Amino acid sequence: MRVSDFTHAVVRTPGVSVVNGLREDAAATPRHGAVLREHMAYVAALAAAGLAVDVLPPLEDFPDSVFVEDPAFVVPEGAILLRPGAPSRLGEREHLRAALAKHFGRVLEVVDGHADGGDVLIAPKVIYIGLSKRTDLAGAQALKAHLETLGRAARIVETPKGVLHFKTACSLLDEETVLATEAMQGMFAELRTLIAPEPAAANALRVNDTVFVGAQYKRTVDLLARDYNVVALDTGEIAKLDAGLSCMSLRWASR
Ligand code: CIR
Repeated sequence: MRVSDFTHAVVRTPGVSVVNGLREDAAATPRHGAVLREHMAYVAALAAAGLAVDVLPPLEDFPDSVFVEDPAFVVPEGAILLRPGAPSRLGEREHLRAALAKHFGRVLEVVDGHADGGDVLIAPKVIYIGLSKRTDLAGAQALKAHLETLGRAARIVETPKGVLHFKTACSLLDEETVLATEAMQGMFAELRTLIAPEPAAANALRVNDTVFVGAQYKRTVDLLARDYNVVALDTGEIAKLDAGLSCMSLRWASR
């Protein structure tokens, strides 16, 4: 099985409160209707790629809860509830517990430090955990220990300065290739690194035989379309919330 072979996903519909989501540029205010449209197209693309998608209801008390990738992490062997590094997001994981318990016999929990799923990249030989403003050493070590319990090797690395999450700057394209920003050069010893012509396009998402790419990143779409079956999805609105394509789902292959 390839790392990006998936049968299931969990997503959460954005609430009206998504307009109050965390972001670096306070002036970039997203519109609820536009985020909702991007989200609906994304869910449709996951379904078209062959996944069964559980759509969870909005959580108005958690403006960033549409980004379900951050409060939990999943591999076929089990699910792990994380401890997001942003105080406003810490409570999101409790709202994923039941949805994950439905699918996973094992739901572990990080209880020390902080770790965001956006800082975790699954590669064929090892799972990378990037230290960032959201993921500290205690959280990364706790997550690494849980992954080892599940039989997975993990490596703690540094996220380049100035990016929110490790995966803001990279994504796995296939078993040998990672799409990444210049700053990530040399990070992945076992993989070929393809530099994204537009750095913000590095958060692409491989799902089965398809690669989702932000539609506004035309040069990256064209480059990847030479070798991959690319689906270009609008991410202009969620980009205002410093988010990309991986952030809006948890994905796994059922065993
Ligand atoms: C946040 O700052 O937490 C959200 N506005 C964006 C989260 C993006 N998630 C991700 O990169 N995995």
